[in-house]
Amino acid sequence: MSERLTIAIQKSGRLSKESLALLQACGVKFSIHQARLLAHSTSHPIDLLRVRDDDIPGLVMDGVVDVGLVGENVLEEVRLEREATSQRADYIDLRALDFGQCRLSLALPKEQSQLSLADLAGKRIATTYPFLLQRFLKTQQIDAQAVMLTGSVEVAPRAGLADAICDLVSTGATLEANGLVETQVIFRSRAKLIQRKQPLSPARQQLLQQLLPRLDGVQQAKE
Ligand code: PRT
Ligand code: ZN
Repeated sequence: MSERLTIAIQKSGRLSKESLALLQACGVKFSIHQARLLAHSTSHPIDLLRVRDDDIPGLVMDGVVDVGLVGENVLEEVRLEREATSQRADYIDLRALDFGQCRLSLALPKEQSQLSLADLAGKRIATTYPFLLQRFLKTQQIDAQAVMLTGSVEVAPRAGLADAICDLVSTGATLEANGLVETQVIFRSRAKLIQRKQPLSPARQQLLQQLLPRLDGVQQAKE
């Protein structure tokens, strides 16, 4: 059995640079080849698996990797989806990290921004997060339809595909540029470090236990 700890991070995107920087600040050294999925640490028995962020929660829940760094929005969406389809959906929450902050919000075309939540009944809402959206709608007892789009969600109302959207927001510039107004935050997110529920070998667990205080130190130093 391999004694190397496997960590999944986003290959390229908004979380990649900070995920790698955090590991390197913890003293874990890597030389990354852009085209390669797997990177071996040159300082520790650690392998990095570089994948799309959407794949990270499932890889951890299935125990394919030991730990993963992923946004809570993706983590919770995948968890709800797996629960709904009777797939294993458990994991251990290790740390909330200080990057990747954003919010999942409902937004309406400017001309309709005075509409209340209840007015969304019977309307179509475009989103990449149908499970998080449906959970919110259910708690609010609103009967609206989620329309799944994996990209270009912000143009859906103008294209006549939906009446409203539910998308990630950080500065709000994208909404503004598309004539949309944020009306309701439904989920707040940041990057998280998670571990698989299936036990690690003692050597791997010990290595992880050594890394966590370093990670806490790095995060505290940034505060
Ligand atoms: O290829 P892969 O599937 O790995 O990447 P991806 O394109 O799905 O994700 P990516 O790299 O865009 O984002 C990765 C993670 O970063 C997200 O899952 C969030 O956890 C986090 N994050 C933080 C964000 C944002 N901020 C963010 N602003 N993810 C996306 N956005 C997008 C948003 O969807 C919208 O299009 O940025 C636009 C809005 O930004 P503002 O600043 O204009 O409001
Ligand atoms: Zn993604």
